[in-house]
Amino acid sequence: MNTILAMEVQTANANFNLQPKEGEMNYLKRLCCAVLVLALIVGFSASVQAAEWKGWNIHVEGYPNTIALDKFAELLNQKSDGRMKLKMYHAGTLGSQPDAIEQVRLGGLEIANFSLGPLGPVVPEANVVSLPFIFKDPDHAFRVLDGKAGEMINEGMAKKGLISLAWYDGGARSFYNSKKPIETPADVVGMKVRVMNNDLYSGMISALGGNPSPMAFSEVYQSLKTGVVDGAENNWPSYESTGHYEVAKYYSLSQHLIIPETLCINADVYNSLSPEDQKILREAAQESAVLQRKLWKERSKASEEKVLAGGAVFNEIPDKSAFQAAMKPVYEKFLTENPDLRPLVELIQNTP
Ligand code: BDP
Repeated sequence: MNTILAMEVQTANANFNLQPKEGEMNYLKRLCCAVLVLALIVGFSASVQAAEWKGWNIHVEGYPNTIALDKFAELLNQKSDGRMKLKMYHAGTLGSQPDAIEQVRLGGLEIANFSLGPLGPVVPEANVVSLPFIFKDPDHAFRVLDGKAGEMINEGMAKKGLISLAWYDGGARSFYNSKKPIETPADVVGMKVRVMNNDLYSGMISALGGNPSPMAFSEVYQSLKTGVVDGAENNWPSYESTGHYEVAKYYSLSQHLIIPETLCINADVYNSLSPEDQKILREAAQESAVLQRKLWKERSKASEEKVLAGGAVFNEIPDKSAFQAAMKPVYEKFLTENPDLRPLVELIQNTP
C-alpha cells in the first residue's frame, strides 16, 4: 500500500468509527423526539398566548401617568392570567404624540395615554375640550366626560379607530415664560409662545396678540433656553418634570385650558377580544385612572412647591374675564368650521 492509499484507508476507518453504534442510535432517536416535542410545546403555547402589546407614554418615570400605566399593565396581566400582556414605553421613546396617535390608529402600537389636545385635529368631537375656558375646573371636566358629552367623544374616537377605556386628569394649563409675569392679555402681545400641535391653540395665542409656535413636547426645554420661544403653557406637574421652570421662571395662573387625557386602545385589537377580556381591560383601565387621579392631586401640589423652591415666580390672575373675552373669535371660528359640534359645546357649557 502506498502512503496515500494508506491514509485514505485510515480516513475511511475513522469515518466509519464516527457512525453511532446501535445503543447510541436509540439515544439519538430519543433526543430527536424530545427536541421535537419541546418545539411543539413552545410553538403551541406561543400560539395560545397573546402577543405582548406595546404601550406609548410621553411622561418620565415617577410621573403620575407613568405609575398608573405601569399599574394598568400589571393589572391586565394579573386579571387575565397572562392572556393580555402589555409593555409600556415611557418618556416618548416610541415617538412624538401626533405620530403615536397615527400608530395606535393603524395598529403599529396597541395602547396609549393621549392628551385630548393633540387628539383634537384627528377627532373633531375631542377637540371641543380644547376650546379655552370651556370647563370651570378639572372636576367639571370629569362630570362632563362621565355624561352624554363623554359618550359623544368616545363615539368620535371609535370612528377614528380608537377605543377610550378611561379618563386621566390633565389638570389646568397656565402660561409661563422667561420675560415677565402675565397679568392681562396685553402682557402676551408680541410673545413667542410654544403650543401643542392643534390650530385651536395657535388661534388662542394669536387672539391674545402673541406669536404661536407649535412644537413637540421634547423640544420645548431647549427652545425656551435658547430663546427660540419666550414661553409655553402647561400644568404644574409638566412644568416641573420637564425642568421648564429652570428656563422660564414666571408662571401665571391663567388656567385657560383644562384638557383631560384618555387611556385608549386600537379598535381592531379591542374588537378581537372576548367580552370577558374587554371587561377585564376596562376594569384595569378604570382602576389605573383612580390611581392616576389620586397621584395627580398629590403631584400637582408637590410640583408647585418644588418649582417655587427652585426659583419660579408665581402670580394669580384673580380676574380672568379679559382673557375669556379675547377668546370670542376662537369660538366663532371653531363653530363656523364645525357647525355640527355646536350641540356638544352647549352641552358642556350647560353641564353644572
Ligand atoms: C402634558 C400632557 C402631554 C403633552 C404635553 C405637551 O400630559 O400629553 O404632550 O403636556 O404640552 O401636560 O405637549
